[in-house]
Amino acid sequence: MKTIITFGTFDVFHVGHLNILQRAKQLGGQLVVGVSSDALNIAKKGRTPVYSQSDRMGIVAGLKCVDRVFLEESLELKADYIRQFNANMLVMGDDWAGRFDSFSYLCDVVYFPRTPAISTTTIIEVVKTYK
Ligand code: C2G
Repeated sequence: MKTIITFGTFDVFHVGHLNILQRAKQLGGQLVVGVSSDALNIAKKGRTPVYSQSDRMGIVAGLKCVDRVFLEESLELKADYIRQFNANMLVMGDDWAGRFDSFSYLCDVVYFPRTPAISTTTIIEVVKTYK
């Protein structure tokens, strides 16, 4: 069976996250999702996620289109994760376009267009304005 792998933080889960996971699943096969750890977000992005890694993993694991989740502990381990899960295809949003082409010796690499006008950062900013 084909295995599709994707990665993300999936903090403050929104429809843009849902869309890419559903599109990835529609490629056929099982969908494996690497959810980035709290420590990885703090180290690489300088932000503690709003939702904890266990909640973010729980939300993603609860989706009908997702077959398996694991904790992504380092951005540098992508090749290892691809091998570990025997992935045939790596899917990411096109904000990452070109950034994962170096893994095309291991599997197909596909970028889907991001869902416009929604992001975790925007949601956090909007919520902050509420009194
Ligand atoms: N996404 C999307 N449309 C949006 C927002 C996000 O298609 N409006 C996609 C992103 O392109 C990504 C996935 O949803 O493929 C998860 O997004 P983030 O949670 O922002 O993940 P990110 O922090 O970019 O991933 O190894 C990658 C890391 O785990 C980081």
